[in-house]
Amino acid sequence: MPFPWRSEPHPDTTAIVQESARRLDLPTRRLFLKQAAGLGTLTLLAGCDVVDGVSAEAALGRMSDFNDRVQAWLFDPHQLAREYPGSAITRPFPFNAFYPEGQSPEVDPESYALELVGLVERPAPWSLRQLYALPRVTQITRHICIEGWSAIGKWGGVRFSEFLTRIGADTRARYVTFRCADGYATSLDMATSLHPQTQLTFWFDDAVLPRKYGFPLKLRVPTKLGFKNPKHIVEIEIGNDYTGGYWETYGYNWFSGL
Ligand SMILES: Nc1nc2c(c(=O)[nH]1)N[C@H]1C(S)=C(S)[C@@H](COP(=O)(O)O)O[C@H]1N2
Ligand SMILES: [Mo]
Repeated sequence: MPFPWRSEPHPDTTAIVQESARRLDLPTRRLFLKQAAGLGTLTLLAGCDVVDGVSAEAALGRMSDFNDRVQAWLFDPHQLAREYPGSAITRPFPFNAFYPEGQSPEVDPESYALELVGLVERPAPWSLRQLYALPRVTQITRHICIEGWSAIGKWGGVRFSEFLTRIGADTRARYVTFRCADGYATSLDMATSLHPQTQLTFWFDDAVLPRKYGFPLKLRVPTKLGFKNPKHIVEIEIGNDYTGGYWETYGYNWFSGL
């Protein structure tokens, strides 16, 4: 499909924004039209000069990539997810994974080590004892699963930004990738990884994180859909190459912000 500015030396900004909006999925489009201001915006989103039609088309060619860029740009790193009182906690909290509950991985706490890979100054693995000693925060927030349910839970752990500082992660990198004991994986943009409510979680409802909810540790990301909250994390990688994830491979939108 030809882009409106392809053969136009002086493209009409409004037309470009509208044409681009038509190429987005619905929720992203609604946000985009609410906030998109003009040609400068689009140039920023596309990561290239829109007057150069060929490179613009190359940048916008992968629809989902364009959706990710728009969403990442719209993501406000200071916007907080709503927190709830203890009385709002959902009990029992639902379990979900790509397998039935009884098949959750059994991780041995004694031999467990969190491995660090990529752009990290201090890549030594972390034992559970070391992780439990990190400064603790808690949150009561809503987890929203793409399959159509949501539930409010209480999670405790360390701010992920604090952990990233301790390991000397390069926070200019684009992606943080999480690999899990059950073969699951997902990845996050750096802005979300540094968000104050993004938590490396060891506690659930004031007790040790149960096996089915991700023992020994998960990432709690209240600004993202449930599948962007990896359980049973065994490896974290900081890098600039797109790594996707388990459900992302099946077509779920990578950014999936709320
Ligand atoms: N390791 C791992 N993490 C995972 C999943 C999984 O299958 N394996 N499923 C995701 C999905 S789709 C959801 S909704 C939540 C469910 O978390 P819960 O069991 O604590 O409700 O975990 C997410 N993280
Ligand atoms: Mo989910």
